[in-house]
Amino acid sequence: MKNTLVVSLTGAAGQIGYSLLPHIASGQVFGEDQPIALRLIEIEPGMKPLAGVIMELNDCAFPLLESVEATSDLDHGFHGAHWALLVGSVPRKAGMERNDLLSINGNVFVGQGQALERSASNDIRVLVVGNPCNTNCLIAMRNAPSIPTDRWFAMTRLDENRAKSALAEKAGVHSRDVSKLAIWGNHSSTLYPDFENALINGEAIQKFLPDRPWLEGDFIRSVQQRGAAIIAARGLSSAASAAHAAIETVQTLRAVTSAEEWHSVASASDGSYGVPEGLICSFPTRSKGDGTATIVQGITLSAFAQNKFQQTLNELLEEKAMVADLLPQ
Ligand code: NAX
Repeated sequence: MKNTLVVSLTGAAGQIGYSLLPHIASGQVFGEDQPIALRLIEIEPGMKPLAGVIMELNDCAFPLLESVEATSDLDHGFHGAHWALLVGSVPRKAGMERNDLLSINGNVFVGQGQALERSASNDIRVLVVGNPCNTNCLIAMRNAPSIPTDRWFAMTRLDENRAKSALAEKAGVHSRDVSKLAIWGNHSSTLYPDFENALINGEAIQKFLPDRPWLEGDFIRSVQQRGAAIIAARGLSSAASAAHAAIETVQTLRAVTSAEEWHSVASASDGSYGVPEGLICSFPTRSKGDGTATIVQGITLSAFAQNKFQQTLNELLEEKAMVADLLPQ
């Protein structure tokens, strides 16, 4: 029997938490021989619904689930954590400006970064899902100076999956036939889904999708606006697909990525592609299976792609400037 893996999840009573937890507890995320201890972190109003979520987890009688604890105390919630999935975040409300949202959530992620620094296991890996996820991740990382910067991630895998699905539908192929579809930049309506370097059945997509105006226009817009389209249809934001993308992100970081593929995750820039070092930016990455990601080098970005990438990079830099007081040197 392996040693128990401690997995901490914030926002555990929310929609994504509810979709995600059974997959973690069943072994789908960390392996079917991996015992799990769950530390579920909620703010006070979330504690009652969380009690119900825990009843349901218990009622599943998962063989791998060693323990489940609910807490609002960050040090307790992150104590000995090997993986921290930071999903909880305050949603944007009517009349709230982007910098209001950044500063409200920013302060939350200062506290979470500091608690991770104090309490997590020394091999902690952190995936931020709660929005604005790139900048929340940057804030937490900068407030946890002893945790190496290659352990911090923000989720853009849902955007990758959305882009693959949209290209496949247009080309009349299956989404599994689409590979090397990278998301560059911020998880926001400025993200750039890089169709120029994507492949369909191992070949350049232009052969299957010669409609360049569609690629440059409706395709990019549909990926950027997909979250809003789901809210308009469902009356709620995406949850099942977001939980699935979080599962795939963790699985990808824990496995060796094939040379035939790369995947999107936002991680601390090492200066690649002109992105300032330390900025949490989405890149095409591969993993060696050790819970870190290496940015794929040598990808050609056309003038069109460079321009799109610069727009989303500028937004990340603006967000960083807005939270400068939350980023210790
Ligand atoms: P919900 O509103 O259903 O749940 C959020 C939960 O977080 C609530 O139970 C709330 O009590 C809790 N919470 C709030 N602040 C907290 C804190 N400081 N500590 C612990 N828990 C806290 O939202 P849900 O649909 O689950 O979405 C969660 C986050 O994911 C949102 O920020 C959302 O914008 C973001 N998303 C990110 C995506 C991505 O691709 N990166 C896609 C999906 C999603 O939009």
